[in-house]
Amino acid sequence: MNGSVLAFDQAETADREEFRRAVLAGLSRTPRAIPPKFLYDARGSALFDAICELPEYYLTRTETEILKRHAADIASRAGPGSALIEFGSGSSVKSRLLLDALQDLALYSPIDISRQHLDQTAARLRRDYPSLKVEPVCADYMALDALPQINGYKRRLGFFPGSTIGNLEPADATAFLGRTRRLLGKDGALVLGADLKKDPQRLHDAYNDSAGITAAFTLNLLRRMNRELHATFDLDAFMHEAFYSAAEGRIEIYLRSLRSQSVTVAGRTFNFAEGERIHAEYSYKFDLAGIEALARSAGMRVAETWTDPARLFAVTYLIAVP
Ligand code: AVJ
Repeated sequence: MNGSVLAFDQAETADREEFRRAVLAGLSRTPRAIPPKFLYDARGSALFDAICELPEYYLTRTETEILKRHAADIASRAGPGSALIEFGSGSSVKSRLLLDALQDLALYSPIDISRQHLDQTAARLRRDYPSLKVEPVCADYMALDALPQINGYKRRLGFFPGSTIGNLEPADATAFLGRTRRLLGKDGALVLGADLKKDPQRLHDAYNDSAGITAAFTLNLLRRMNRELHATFDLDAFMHEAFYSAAEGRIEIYLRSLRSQSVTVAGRTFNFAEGERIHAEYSYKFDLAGIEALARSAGMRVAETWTDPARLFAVTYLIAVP
C-alpha cells in the first residue's frame, strides 16, 4: 500500500470515529440533535449540489448573480496583492468569480474538511490559473487557529459564501467571526454571504421543494448512519420536516419519527416515540441591521453591502474595527 492510500484510510477512520461520537452524543441528548456538518458525505454533497439547482432554492443563484455583478467592486475594495482565503470551499464556483476579478492575487487558500474535495479543487484551479499560488488547507474551518504563513501579500481577504453562517446559532456565529477576524489580521476583510428575511412562504418553499431533493438530503443523514455506523434506521419511518420560525428568524430542519420505534446505532439502542424529532439543521435568516449587529459583536463592521434587486440575499464586506 502506498503512503497516500494509507493516509487516506487513516483520515477516513478518524472521520468515522468523529461521526460515531457526535451521533451517539447527539442521539442521547434531549432534544436530540446531530451537527449539520455531517449532512455532507459524498452523497449529501451531491444532493446539496442538486438543491442549488432547484427552482425554489434561490440562494445560490442569487448570490452568484450578486458576485458577478459586483466582483470588480469587491476587488477594488480589497486592492491588489491580496491573499484570498475561502472557508469551506466546496467546488469553488463562486471563488472563481473573485479570482477572475482580484488583481495580482498573492495566494488562494481554500479550506475544506474533505481532503478529496480539496485536492480536486486545487488541481482544477492550478490548471485554470497556472500563475496562481494555490495552498489548500485540509481542516475544519470552525476549529482553525492558524493560516498558511506566506510573505508579500497586502491583505488577507476571507470568503464565506452561501449563507453557511446561517447554520450557526448567534453565539457561535459571533465566536466564528471573532476567530476569523483574528486570523485575517487588522487589515483583513471578510466577504460574507447571508440569506435575507423575506416572505415566509418563499423561505418555506426553499426548504420544501416539490421534487423532494431537500427531504432526500436530510434523510441521507439516516442513510449515512446506516452505512457508517451499522445503524438500522428505516428511511420510510422518518420524514424531513422544515419550517420557518419568524420568532427565531430561522428555518428549522428535523427528522421526525413517523411511529414508535427502536433503532440500533453503533451497538446502542435508541427508542423514538411517534412524532419525536432529531434536529438536523438551522438556517438563520438576516436583515441588514442583524448582519451589522453580528459583525459588531465580533469586533467588525460592515463596510459595504451588495444585494439583488429583490433583496433576497446580501453579500457584505466586513472589516475589523480598530
Ligand atoms: C449550506 C447551510 C447554506 O441553509 O440553505 C439547504 C443548507 N439545507 N437546504 C442552507 C441547506 C437544506 C444551506 N446552507
